[in-house]
Amino acid sequence: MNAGRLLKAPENFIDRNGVAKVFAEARSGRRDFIRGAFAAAAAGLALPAVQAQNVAPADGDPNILKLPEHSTSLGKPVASDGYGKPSKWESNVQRRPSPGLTQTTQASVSFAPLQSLFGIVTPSGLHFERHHQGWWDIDPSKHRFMVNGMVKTPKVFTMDELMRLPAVSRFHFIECGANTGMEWGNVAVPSCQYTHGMLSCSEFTGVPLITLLELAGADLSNGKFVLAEGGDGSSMTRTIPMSMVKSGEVLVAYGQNGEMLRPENGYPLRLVVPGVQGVSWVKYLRRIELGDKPYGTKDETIHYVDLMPDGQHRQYTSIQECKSVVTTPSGGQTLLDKGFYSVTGLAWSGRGKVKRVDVSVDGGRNWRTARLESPVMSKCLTRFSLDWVWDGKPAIIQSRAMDETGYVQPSYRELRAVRGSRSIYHNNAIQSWLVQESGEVKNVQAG
Ligand SMILES: Nc1nc2c(c(=O)[nH]1)N[C@H]1C(S)=C(S)[C@@H](COP(=O)(O)O)O[C@H]1N2
Ligand SMILES: [Mo]
Repeated sequence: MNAGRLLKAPENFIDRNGVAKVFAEARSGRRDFIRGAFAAAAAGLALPAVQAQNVAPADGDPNILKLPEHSTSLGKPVASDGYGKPSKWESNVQRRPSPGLTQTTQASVSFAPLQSLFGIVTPSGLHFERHHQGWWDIDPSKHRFMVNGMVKTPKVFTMDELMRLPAVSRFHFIECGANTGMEWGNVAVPSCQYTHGMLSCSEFTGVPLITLLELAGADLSNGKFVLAEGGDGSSMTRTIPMSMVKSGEVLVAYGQNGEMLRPENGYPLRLVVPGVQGVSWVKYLRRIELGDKPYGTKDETIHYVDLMPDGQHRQYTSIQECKSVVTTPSGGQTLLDKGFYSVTGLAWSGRGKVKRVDVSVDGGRNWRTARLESPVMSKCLTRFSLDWVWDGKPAIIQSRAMDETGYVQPSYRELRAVRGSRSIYHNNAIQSWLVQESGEVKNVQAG
């Protein structure tokens, strides 16, 4: 088996010369080691976990014998700023505004660098952002949250009061309904950061909304919908059916990945609506009103409707259907050698758990079932991977997910047959990455 080498530089198309140089150096240093390691593995030799300092590996990289400064002298004291940061070598891993999106007065979307992440959790500092009217860092001691409408006693909570109540913590993905939206028109943005990066996954902590409604004496037999209202200048308002709230899944959340929410993600309070498009996850949450019909607000009548082929709009299509994307190899990366690669990516469904992911490396003619990394959780990202030996010829890599309801992620042809091509939201079609003979990976639409 040959060890393939991968240039994970999705930033190729962005001017980041310093970073590209770091990668080039790291690569030439590692080349011999990887070749040696795989030669040994192929010969059936066990590789010692730690090479003794003065023993040269039989077919190894002599750099192992040069003791660097960090092995011979004193390191730094504890990080004095009290809050850790990523290594300086990782400075190219950033969320970024898309080069393909027109920005008005200020950037309002930043995309998560999915191609650089492992597992399923998005580090909070890399969580995508979508602000309709900018973000705020609200003083939690001044923040108030109200529950009113069809309730016996309308209630106003402080953060202290909310945080005294029993809380739950759950892993869920959040995906903007407009994620992958540019691909409807065949725009083919360069990387999976931009095709799929309005997607993130965190462990959220908060109080089930049903608990707060019960505390206010909600009329649970006649109340059918709640209105959620945000406290920023966009007056974000969304209708959420009580069936979701009653299931206990909808959370009034203050925690994200073990700490308080980040300001850009709604600090100090946001609604978590598992499986539902991001817009309903109202940030800076200030009010929940219980009512008996959908509210038909601006954010669900003018925006977040789907233009269908017959010219009509589809409304209240909130659930994010089953979808997946290969994150490596993906657009902007380069395979430097033929040989072995672990094809890996993410799958998710707003209707429950991912059941199966199939991967094709020949543009959808043949499919193999990928491994799913556990735990597989409901309405949460699931990591998949598949072993692949690249023969150096052009290859089209795709993934197709299926969820526990039996729903199968559609091809572009299947999706367009129903939805046309003038939509913005809810594009869950199969993504294709073309690996060219040069090893460069490109976004293409196939099938
Ligand atoms: N108050 C408020 N809530 C909001 C928004 C907003 O602009 N204001 N944007 C919505 C949209 S469209 C999305 S996709 C998600 C984005 O959440 P994030 O910025 O934490 O990724 O928040 C939603 N909630
Ligand atoms: Mo969104």
